[in-house]
Amino acid sequence: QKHFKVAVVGGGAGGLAIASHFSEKLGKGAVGVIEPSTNHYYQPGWTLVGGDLMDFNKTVRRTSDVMPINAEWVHDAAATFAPEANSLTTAKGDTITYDYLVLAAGFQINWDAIKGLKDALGKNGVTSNYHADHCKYTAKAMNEFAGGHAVFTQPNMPIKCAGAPQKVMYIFEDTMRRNGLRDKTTVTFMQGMPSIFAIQKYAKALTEQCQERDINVNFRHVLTEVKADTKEAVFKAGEKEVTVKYDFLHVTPQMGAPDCIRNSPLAAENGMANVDKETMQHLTFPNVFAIGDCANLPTSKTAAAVAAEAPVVKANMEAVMRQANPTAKYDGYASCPLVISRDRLILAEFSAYTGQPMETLFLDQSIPRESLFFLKAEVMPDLYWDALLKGHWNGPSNVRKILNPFNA
Ligand code: FAD
Ligand code: UQ1
Repeated sequence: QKHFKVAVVGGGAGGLAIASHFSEKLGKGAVGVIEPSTNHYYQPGWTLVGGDLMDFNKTVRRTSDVMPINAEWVHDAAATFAPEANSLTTAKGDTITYDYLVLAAGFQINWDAIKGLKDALGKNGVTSNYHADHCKYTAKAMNEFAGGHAVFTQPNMPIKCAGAPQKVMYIFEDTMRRNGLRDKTTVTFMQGMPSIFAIQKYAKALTEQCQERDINVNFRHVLTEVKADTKEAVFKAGEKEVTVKYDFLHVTPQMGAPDCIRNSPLAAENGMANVDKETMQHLTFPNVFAIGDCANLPTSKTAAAVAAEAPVVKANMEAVMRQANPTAKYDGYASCPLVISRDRLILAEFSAYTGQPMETLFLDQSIPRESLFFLKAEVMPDLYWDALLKGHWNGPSNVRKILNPFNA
């Protein structure tokens, strides 16, 4: 049986940001990171990998190489939680006890929720950028595409990076234009939700893109089945069933809270970690915090949100450690770099709590720009690996206050 002062469940974006901070502060052996995967993935890069715009190898590092030096990597998955005893068990059957617990297990992707999807993926034009093994196939299938019907799906909430299901489509459409195949291609977006994007300002810009570029958009259509042998995708639209022919199909799968949290006393009704949406402290167990996709925060699930959440968890956990009240508050900041073509990008930045834009730069970020694409392709990966994972990137709020004081 192991004991840690701080046990972190999940060594992804949020888990490592917090583990880096506390292991630096508390010294060797105080922080344990429970993480089953031998690889750590920079998932925001997968959109570019799928567009043949980034090398997949740039999106992977070994977990052992990203683990903070003072933290102990427990190479195992959390299985059950007994928070009243400050303890958890792992998949291998070990018990771990803790003084403070950080839940950062991300989202679980439910590949089985869509009939026929698992067997169809990775061949005959069916792909998903949401999978490490398949995002490369998106680029291959796109480059081999010779015209026909290209279909892109998005499920109902919750999903991580709500923009990713359409970014892949804009890159694909632009590629067909450049390859001289646009006239032979139909592009269709099948969106589970009733609008293209939750924030008005960017929804307007994206709607314009779809109109100008002859992209068919259908709302409230949820993919239920992939029929690979006849190349048909089946959707549920209210009471109706709609079947669509495809030659290329990009699927955004259904996802949600990881089972280990959902089935524990730590879960809210929707299965996510039941924390306060501002302080990120658990509502029943004050020595438990959550960060990132698995936290029950009504925000937009992104690495950008994780960056803004991190300083709140750090400050409030430190407050609780010295028996003070947690006063730091997460403001709902999230960002979604909406890749619009092979070289342009709209950088949505907003508070999901107020619905208002919170742009960092002194320019209109809803206009597709090459400079914003450069930021995504060349700056964000380093910011992620070298600053966020090291516990040193707290989101752009300080930059925003200097560059754009009226938005701060
Ligand atoms: P993750 O980084 O997913 O980490 C969760 C970790 O928990 C994983 O390492 C996992 O192995 C581990 N885990 C799972 N189960 C257990 C268990 N039982 N016990 C212990 N550990 C467990 N965000 C942006 O900001 N900008 C973007 O452009 C962007 N684009 C994206 C594009 C795609 C295709 C995808 C898939 C995501 C994108 N995101 C983007 C979202 C971003 O990747 C996530 O929001 C972010 O990684 C969330 O961090 P996290 O720590 O909550 O989860
Ligand atoms: C961000 O902080 C972040 O995490 C490192 C991302 O994930 C890769 C992002 O995509 C974005 C846009 C941000 C926000 C940062 C700036 C400078 C606007």
